[in-house]
Amino acid sequence: MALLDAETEHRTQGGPGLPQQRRLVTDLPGPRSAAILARKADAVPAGVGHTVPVAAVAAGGGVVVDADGNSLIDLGSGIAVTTVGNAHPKIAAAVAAQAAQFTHTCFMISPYESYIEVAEALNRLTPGDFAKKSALFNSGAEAVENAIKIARKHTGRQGVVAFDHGYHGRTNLTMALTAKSMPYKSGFGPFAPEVYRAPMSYPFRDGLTGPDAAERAISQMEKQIGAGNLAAIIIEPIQGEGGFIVPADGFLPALADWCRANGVVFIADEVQTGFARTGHMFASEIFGVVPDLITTAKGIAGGLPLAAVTGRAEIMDASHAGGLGGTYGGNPIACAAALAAIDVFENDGVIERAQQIGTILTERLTAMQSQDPRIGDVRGHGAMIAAEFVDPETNAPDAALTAAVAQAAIAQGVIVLTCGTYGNVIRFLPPLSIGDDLLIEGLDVVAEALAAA
Ligand code: PLZ
Repeated sequence: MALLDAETEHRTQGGPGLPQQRRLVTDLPGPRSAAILARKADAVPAGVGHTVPVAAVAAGGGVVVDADGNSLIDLGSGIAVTTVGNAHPKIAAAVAAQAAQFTHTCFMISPYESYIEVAEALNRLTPGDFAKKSALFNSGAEAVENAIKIARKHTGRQGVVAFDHGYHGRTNLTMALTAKSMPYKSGFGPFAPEVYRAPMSYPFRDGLTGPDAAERAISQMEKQIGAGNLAAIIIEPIQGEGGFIVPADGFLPALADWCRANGVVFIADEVQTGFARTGHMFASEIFGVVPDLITTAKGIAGGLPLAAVTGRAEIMDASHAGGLGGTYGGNPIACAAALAAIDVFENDGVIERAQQIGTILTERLTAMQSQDPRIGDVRGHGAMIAAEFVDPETNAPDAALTAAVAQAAIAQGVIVLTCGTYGNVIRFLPPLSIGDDLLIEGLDVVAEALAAA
């Protein structure tokens, strides 16, 4: 089976051919990492934090190797980026070849074919059976900013709605769109105007059906803003940083219908959910929703910085010539990486692998939940699954427990990430090149950490 071949290939030759094992030869950080992190503290501002106290020197398959030779199981993919696997051989080869050919011309100065090929692939792969166009940028936040620019230009309106628990970036406009104050916004204002917040569907905490949650949001938008003042609503089909919140069925389609009826652009922020992560090429497909615009980044290029806005041609074409761009947007090396990654997504059984990983994650975590009521909820799709930790008596979020479990797992050589408005969610975002054995070992370590906490 192509999938097994691909998996074997990643595990034996993938990345720098690293042994696929968890192996700690020092406490973390070891002396070499500790020395590098001490230099970080001197040279890099405190505002730039880090989760795992090691200095990485290599990564591939399902592991990250540090400067002391410790090999850690990677259940985070650098926040959902290395979906095809770190240093994937096809991506490494494409990057090297492009770097030897030309590194930059600026697409706005001398265009090149690979950018256009990436745009064509995005137009083809994203949901929606209509004419589409794509523009390329460098980061998720930059894609979101441009999606809002395009929606405003198209509608001639200014208002934008984002949702409770939403995350869209750290630039000024995207900070305004992001819900959570600490650590993303606190003290960094004033924020961009004409950004409004609507209530999200959060089935574990609000108990509402999708249509009821949509009605609540729509009523608030109509009363507090007025549809005629709204350029766009932007929403993550499954919220990432906000806690892997999966909206109730019917929520997203009802919002999309309302947008269509009112001339509001429906933007799906698929920066975290896109490119096979959820066991579908795009998470919008899970909910049967066809966005007008989609923002993508992260998994698109196997670790190279690239982002995109894709959407209905007539909306994408609203901007005057020269209105969109940037020096590096669609950099040729990043485009070469994206074309290699898209080849892997389409041909190497990656979507099926995300579904298999999702089954393992869900089975293991729900088994843990049945033994331990401090796991209040297990949710997500494909290789994007999370556990929400609570006080079993009250369902109140338990951030302290969550942090303790995550830190203990990391100390044992398993990279896990937390998230959530209340900081009480551990999210699992393994690279799809991880083997079942490492994934299960990583989950066993998390289970031990929870039992000990
Ligand atoms: N939209 C849905 O998940 C980035 C943020 C990490 P950039 N998420 C990781 C951090 O703490 O900075 C993200 C996202 C969604 C937009 C973004 C922003 O993408 O590439 O980080 O700008």
